[in-house]
Amino acid sequence: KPILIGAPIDSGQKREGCLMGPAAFRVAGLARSLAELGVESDDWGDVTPGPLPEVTCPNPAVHHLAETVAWTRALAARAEAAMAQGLPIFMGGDHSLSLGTVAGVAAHAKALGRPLFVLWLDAHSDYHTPLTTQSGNLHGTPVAYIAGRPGFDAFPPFPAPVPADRICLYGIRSVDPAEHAGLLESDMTICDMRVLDEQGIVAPLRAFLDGVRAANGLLHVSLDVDFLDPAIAPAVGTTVPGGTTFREAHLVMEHLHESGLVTSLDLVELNPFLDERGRTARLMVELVGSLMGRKVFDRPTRSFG
Ligand code: DIR
Ligand code: MN
Ligand code: MN
Ligand code: MN
Repeated sequence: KPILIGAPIDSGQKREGCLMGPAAFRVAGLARSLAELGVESDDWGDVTPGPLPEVTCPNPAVHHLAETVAWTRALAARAEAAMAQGLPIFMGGDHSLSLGTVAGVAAHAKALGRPLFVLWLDAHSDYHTPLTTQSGNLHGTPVAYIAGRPGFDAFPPFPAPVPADRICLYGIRSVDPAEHAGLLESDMTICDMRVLDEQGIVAPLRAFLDGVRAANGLLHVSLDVDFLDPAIAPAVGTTVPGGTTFREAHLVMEHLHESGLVTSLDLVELNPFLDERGRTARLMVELVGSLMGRKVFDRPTRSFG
């Protein structure tokens, strides 16, 4: 059973507006659209961060460190609790929320004794550490935290780092030099846009999902709005041209549904202040619909603009 959890965090980057994301997902009808599919969900409301810890970072570019650590702790606790009850859908909030959500999911997987796999649907690789980031935006770091890269001393130790070969970066087309160097040394599955252009959107995804199934793994999916092409999803602070199309994105979600493997989901980086009348929020809600079983042939004829 899906559990909606709001994470109005915007400390992971500098543009304001992501904190309105959970409200926008609710207004766009996430729960209602699930109900139309016959899927009842619970809404646990929004998470609030605890007190700010005293933390420092040698990289002076890093900003809002204490705030982000406080969110990480609170979200990890809520995520672990939700995993015991259903399929948490975390409504962001910027991508730094995944520092917490995936930590909680990983703790749950560890307690179950099952391997965790992570599918990262994003224009960016988010493989910086607090030591390598030049923007200082911590939303660019969760994949490194999840993979156990050093440099996160200010954060709680990641419960059970995910081996790189269980992480798939899918749709990426913006990678900074320090991330690139780190990724070349790892076994991460990298389906950048060129790979998807050449091999198609389905084959590389299927290969990764086959690995999850063979290992009886849990699968966390982290969906960044900028995975989508800016032409269909303008409401994100870090648009990158050349993203997935409407049908490609739905096709990914349809395959995820059919796999039956997804056990938790992040919806991140929606900035409703940049949106065109809720268009991006509604598209994200429709994509969750496809992930939860809506089929192309039973889509209602409702226009999108
Ligand atoms: C860039 C942008 N790599 C940075 N990152 C992200 O600031 O580290 N944008 N995640 O969404
Ligand atoms: Mn702020
Ligand atoms: Mn991201
Ligand atoms: Mn991104």
